[in-house]
Amino acid sequence: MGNSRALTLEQFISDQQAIHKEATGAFSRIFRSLELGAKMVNRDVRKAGLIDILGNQGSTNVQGEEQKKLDVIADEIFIHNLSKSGEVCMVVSEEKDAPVFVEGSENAAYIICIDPLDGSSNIDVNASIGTIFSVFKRDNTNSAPTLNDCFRKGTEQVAAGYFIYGSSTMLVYTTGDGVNGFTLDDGIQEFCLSHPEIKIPEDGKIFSINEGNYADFPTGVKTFVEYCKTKDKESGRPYGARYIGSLIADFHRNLLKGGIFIYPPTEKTPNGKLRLLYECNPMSFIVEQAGGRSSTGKMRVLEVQPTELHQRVPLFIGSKNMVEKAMDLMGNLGEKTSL
Ligand code: AHM
Ligand code: MG
Repeated sequence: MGNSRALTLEQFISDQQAIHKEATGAFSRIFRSLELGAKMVNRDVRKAGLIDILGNQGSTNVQGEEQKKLDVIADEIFIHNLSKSGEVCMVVSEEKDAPVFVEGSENAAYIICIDPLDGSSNIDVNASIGTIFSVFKRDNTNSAPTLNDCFRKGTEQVAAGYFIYGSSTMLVYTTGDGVNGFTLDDGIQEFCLSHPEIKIPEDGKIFSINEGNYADFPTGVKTFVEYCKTKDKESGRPYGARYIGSLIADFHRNLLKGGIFIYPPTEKTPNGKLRLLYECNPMSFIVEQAGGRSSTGKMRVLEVQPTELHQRVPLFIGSKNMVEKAMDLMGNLGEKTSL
């Protein structure tokens, strides 16, 4: 039997607007578009093994029709829905080389940076994947937006969140007033408040890093990994190693249980792999709002000044004490990264 007292996302946002009088319906419309997009992507992800969307883009199915990768489908879905909201003037997507300027909404106030389907290499093996988004607001809406409008520091985000398509489908987001989690009730197709006021434990016992790249890690990162694996009764070490290879899934677990996720600089990728605008910034806003920390190894991620659309930064994110410990041991990180 369903819960007759569930609070839906729409009801939650409207309650928040009653409390914060300055909020406008614009926010609801943006969230409605994101929510709708996520439900469509969720529908396709759930059917991924049944219909021809697992293939690579450019390949054709037996009928000779072109197959699209699910991350391309997700990109089309979100850009379409956000464009229809009337509130979004520009979308920066991981899937697009250049920003999408929304025709007819040149004077709209909001800019969305999005990774439509993060961790997409996990689709074929049925592991959790997700959508990450970051929301900025323009002060001056008298003119059409330009590329420079999205080069804003993470501290200026007005909202950020992610959808996770896992054993259940969830939305976790912040507008700078704490973090709340909503689970999709399949029966009524509504996101319902399930994880109010999420706080990440200050200490954790999980470390998440692709240790296969160990030989290429900077000395400070190696030292931290060794620290995690060293026996110490008092601090509960060794910590557990958990790495799915899907940022949202690794982050979500650590957010709820406590832990640290690291994508460090390596020989091959001197600024790490993850992108600032639509991966690191939104996750950093969420973790800080939940009481955690996020750093490039040298500075707070949210204070990095973006200079490129698809810029990468190293990422050390999670429980406050674990990230701080990693930073303490990072003396040598500077040798490998400019950040
Ligand atoms: P993607 O945006 O192309 O999916 O790549 C990002 C993903 C993250 O979800 C994940 O944390 C990371 O790549 C894993 O990288 P690696 O396989 O190098 O460990
Ligand atoms: Mg990604």
